[in-house]
Amino acid sequence: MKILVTAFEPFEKEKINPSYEVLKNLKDQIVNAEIIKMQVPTVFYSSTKKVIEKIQEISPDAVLSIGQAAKKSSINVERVAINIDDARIPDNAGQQPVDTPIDLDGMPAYFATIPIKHIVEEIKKEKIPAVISNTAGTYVCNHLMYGILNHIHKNNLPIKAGFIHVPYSSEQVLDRPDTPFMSLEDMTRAIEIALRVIANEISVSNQWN
Ligand code: PCA
Repeated sequence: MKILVTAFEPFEKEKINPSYEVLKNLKDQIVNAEIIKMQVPTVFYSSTKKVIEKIQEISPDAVLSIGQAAKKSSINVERVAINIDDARIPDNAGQQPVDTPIDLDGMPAYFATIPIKHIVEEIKKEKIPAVISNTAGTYVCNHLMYGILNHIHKNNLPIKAGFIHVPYSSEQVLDRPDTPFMSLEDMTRAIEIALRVIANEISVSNQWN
């Protein structure tokens, strides 16, 4: 079994992106899943293009994308991606789409196909705050989540996909008092728990097919 995990490069003047720091720390094998790691640019369209190319190259069983969500204090497991780009700031290539559909032929929205509630429960069992989030925003993270689910839907691929937003890490808030953050250790543990839940779910469903 293979799970592709993607994380973003830093954006908006941040020196790091905690999602990428977590990605680097992840184990290469979680239960029976090989973890394939990939950094993607914080750029509309080229992020999705790169991940789709990787999906075509390695045919993963699941894709889990991670990104930074400022001002969150919990792990946010995303429920839904919507067919709109509405950027508050330019992306790393200077693009700033406003009220722009991602794919004119795509569905208005797609739900994550990973077990979001089970992931939240298992992360909380390890005493790490986690919640279901009902919006991934309208910036590059929602764009990538939408693009991956849209590709899987249109090509009828047997691939589970979802997105998790992580808070700022402690080093990002040193000069920003009272800003929510989480340690990279806890975020890494949380993402490894999510990957374990996803791998176990795929194993169980494969037994019946
Ligand atoms: N977070 C941004 C894009 C890249 C990232 O890590 C977002 O939430 O859209």
